[in-house]
Amino acid sequence: MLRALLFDVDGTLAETERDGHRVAFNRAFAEFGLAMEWDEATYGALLRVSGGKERILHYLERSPGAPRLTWDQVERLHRRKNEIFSELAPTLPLRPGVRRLLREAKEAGLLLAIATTTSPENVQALLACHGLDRWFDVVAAADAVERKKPAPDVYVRVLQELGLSGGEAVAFEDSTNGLLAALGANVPVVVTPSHYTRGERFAGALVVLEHLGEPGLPARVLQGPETGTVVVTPEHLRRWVFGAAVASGT
Ligand code: XBP
Ligand code: MG
Repeated sequence: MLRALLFDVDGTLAETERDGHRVAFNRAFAEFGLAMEWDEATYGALLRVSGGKERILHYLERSPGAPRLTWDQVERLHRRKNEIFSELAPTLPLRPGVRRLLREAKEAGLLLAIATTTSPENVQALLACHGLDRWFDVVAAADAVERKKPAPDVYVRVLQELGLSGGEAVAFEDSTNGLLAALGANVPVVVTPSHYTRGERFAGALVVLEHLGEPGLPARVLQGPETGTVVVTPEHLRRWVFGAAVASGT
């Protein structure tokens, strides 16, 4: 039985990376007097590294002539980057269908959770500015677990807190890293690719959709059990996970 919907944040709830996190990293670099700027292509490649602090370190270690920062300096830089991200959060709209599906899921009695590798303050900022901060039964962010996505830890943690098994939930992700994390916890995954992940393959996804769809803006099915367009409802999710028998009530 479907009991919970588990949502990734960056790229899934909103397009946060290009005009949010990337811009915030660059402003923080400038404030700290670092001659570094991540253009769109550079940042796209860096997204393979989960986590902002890890991303900064990865870049510094591989860039000849880049400054050598201590872990403490990286932490301070990252903290400032997150403050700037929080200021930018109100400029980042929710993706189509997100608010509608959350509302329909609540009305259908499903539990809602967040499973993300971003920092908790970023999640709070984004949820609060969209009036969603009281909507989720469990919020697990980067600090909740040791290993970030693609490790399954954050999904395992969320399922533990909800008291559910993977087969009782559906995850919503926009990236291969996120897909692998959810699959690693045996959670079926709906993928809505985002700006930086559109070229990825998403093997093993339950379905890949343009977005979640609105009545006036149905989403194209890019890969999966149906063709055409769809406005995703809890009933679609039940059908995709458990098959036609449940959908027809038999
Ligand atoms: C997104 C990430 C994060 C953000 C930056 O993961 O990889 O690192 O880019 O966030 P998800 P922090 O889509 O799973 O949320 O700087 O707070 O790490
Ligand atoms: Mg994501």
